[in-house]
Amino acid sequence: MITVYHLERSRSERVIWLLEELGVPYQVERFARDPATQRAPEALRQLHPLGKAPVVRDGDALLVESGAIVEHLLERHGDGRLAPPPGAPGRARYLQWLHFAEGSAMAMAVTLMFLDGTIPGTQPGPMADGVRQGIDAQLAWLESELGGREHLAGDAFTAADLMMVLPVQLAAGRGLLEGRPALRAWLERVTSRPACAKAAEIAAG
Ligand SMILES: N[C@@H](CCC(=O)N[C@@H](CS)C(=O)NCC(=O)O)C(=O)O
Repeated sequence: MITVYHLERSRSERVIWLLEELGVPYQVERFARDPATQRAPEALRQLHPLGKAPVVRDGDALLVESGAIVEHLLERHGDGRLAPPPGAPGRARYLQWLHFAEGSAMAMAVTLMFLDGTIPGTQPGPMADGVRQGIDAQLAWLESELGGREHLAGDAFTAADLMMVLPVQLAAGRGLLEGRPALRAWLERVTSRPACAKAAEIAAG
């Protein structure tokens, strides 16, 4: 049985969404954030030294890092779904967006949260504007990449779309999708999938 160690309002929702898409059995163990600091509780650190979510147990594997978890779960349980196979059209784009999500998009999004005072205990500072411009450049590129495509790797929904939703939602929350119709339509399209709504319900408990 796959176990998803789920921290409320976190990237672990991606894993629940993927498992709902795949329809494989899994169980969820829940962790609440500290109400004052919004950090993960000590119990999550006892499970894994980083104390970050998601953590997933699948047989003998205990994994962290949402992108790696997604690749692992697709490899073991995907039966060829939600990812173009090696050599197929769209494979290179799929890999690019799958890794861009954490490597670049979330890296910038989280940096901005520290620099504009969103994270409890931080103060807004002058560096935030530079990071905001960097995010804007990423979103402009995404907008142009989506022109003429339904999804990031091509016509079909893949796990790369699923990975990219969180940074785009964070940008939407800051009003950064104004004037970006392709990106807004993509966000609407992917988040209206039944498995996404189901995952949100399960994640919220
Ligand atoms: N790159 C990692 C990021 C993991 C991460 O930072 N998770 C956040 C939740 S979205 C977390 O556990 N934060 C709680 C804390 O740092 O105390 C991934 O994609 O899994």
